[in-house]
Amino acid sequence: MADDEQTRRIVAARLALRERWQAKVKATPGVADARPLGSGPTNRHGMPQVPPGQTVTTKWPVLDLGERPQVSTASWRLTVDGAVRTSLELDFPGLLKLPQVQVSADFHCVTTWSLLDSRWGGVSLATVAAAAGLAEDATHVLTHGLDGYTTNLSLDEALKDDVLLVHTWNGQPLPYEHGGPVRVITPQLYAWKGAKWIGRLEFLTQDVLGFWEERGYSNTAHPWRDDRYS
Ligand SMILES: Nc1nc2c(c(=O)[nH]1)N[C@H]1C(S)=C(S)[C@@H](COP(=O)(O)O)O[C@H]1N2
Ligand SMILES: [Mo]
Repeated sequence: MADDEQTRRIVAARLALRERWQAKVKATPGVADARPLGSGPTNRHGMPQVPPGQTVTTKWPVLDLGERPQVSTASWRLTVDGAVRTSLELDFPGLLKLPQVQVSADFHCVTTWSLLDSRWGGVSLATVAAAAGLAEDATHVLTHGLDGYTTNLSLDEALKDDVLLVHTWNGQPLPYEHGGPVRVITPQLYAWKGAKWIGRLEFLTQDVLGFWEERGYSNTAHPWRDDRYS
């Protein structure tokens, strides 16, 4: 992955977007100011509007590196390993046996679109982490998509209630182009922090940057702080 022509073009376009954003921040220093998070409900923070620089979309765009692994519910496996007490391999029926949760949340892509009010169904990442048992010195998790994509999370973020392994979107099976059968969502962070086609949760005792984080995207990725790039 990341060395074929299509992926190279996608990465170049996304890095060009970063350069334009940085030029804009330089020209208008106010845009770079950290903003208070607000105090409303999780995710929307009680504010009707989207985070700074975001525009509402009604059609859910598809964004990835151009390589879309076709994974069926029958073939899907999740490996949970690294800084855990017991490494696990979970199949789709196994995922459905864990406690199921529903989260209503918005989805903010760093390329400036926001999809509001999705109803996500799945299992809390924290539930899966608890099933494996985290090592005492675990601090981060690197999540791996089956397309080779990676993104990293601190455990503070990864273990939040609304960080899910999602298999259902608005009552329907998660479409494969959006990472089905199972992806991660991180409603309080930009959407790149949620790996589509999740195949591995690698718990870590130190931070390791993921695909976009290595390429200059913010390691913290808070939409309400306009925290896009590092
Ligand atoms: N496996 C994988 N997950 C990924 C990506 C990817 O390229 N591969 N792209 C990320 C980015 S940048 C975004 S904005 C969201 C887009 O999800 P969507 O295609 O369902 O809108 O997925 C994220 N997760
Ligand atoms: Mo994105």
